[in-house]
Amino acid sequence: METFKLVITGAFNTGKSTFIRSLSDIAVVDTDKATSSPDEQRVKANTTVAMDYGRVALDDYTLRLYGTPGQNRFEFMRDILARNMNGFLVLVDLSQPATIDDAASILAQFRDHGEVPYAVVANKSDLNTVISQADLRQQLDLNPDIHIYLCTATDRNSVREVVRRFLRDARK
Ligand SMILES: Nc1nc2c(ncn2[C@@H]2O[C@H](COP(=O)(O)OP(=O)(O)O)[C@@H](O)[C@H]2O)c(=O)[nH]1
Ligand SMILES: [Mg+2]
Repeated sequence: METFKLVITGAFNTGKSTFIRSLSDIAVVDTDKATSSPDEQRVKANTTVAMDYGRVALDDYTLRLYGTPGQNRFEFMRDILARNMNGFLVLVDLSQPATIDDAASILAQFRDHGEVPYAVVANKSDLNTVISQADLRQQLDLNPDIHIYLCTATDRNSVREVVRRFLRDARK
């Protein structure tokens, strides 16, 4: 069994905490607090302020899962969580184009932590998408070798499949 530190990041409300809860074998340690601004309260009542932590055995790996906060005011936490990571996933919500702008700056921040495998997860694939994968790739300036995986984070099988593919692709 190989231990793999996987960081799950992305903008506010893209489904990071849900992704980790669906995947984890253990009860997730979360740090959700009541949302503070009216804009955020309209979207959801609670938000991750420090991290989510989970763990899962998948194929040959024991994955340690670290979810970051989405809002930029918690940006310092992303740098802390990124240390010694073995890979990361950036979640976007193709029904909410604004999450893609946030993903671009988060990607830039994470790329500064060295060369580890990463991929983009287009979450909430059960909702109407207003952006194509081709546009997403262009807006995030992704090289052709960076994968985009469609996902529905509320569905455990979907999340497991995404992570399996990521680990397989990361080995190549
Ligand atoms: N329809 C749909 N809703 C989702 C999906 N993933 C997460 N959500 C919902 O999106 C909201 C934000 O999820 P959350 O995990 O808190 O996002 P975070 O801010 O990135 O941690 C919650 O209401 C989730 O139930 C998905 O794949 N499809
Ligand atoms: Mg969260």
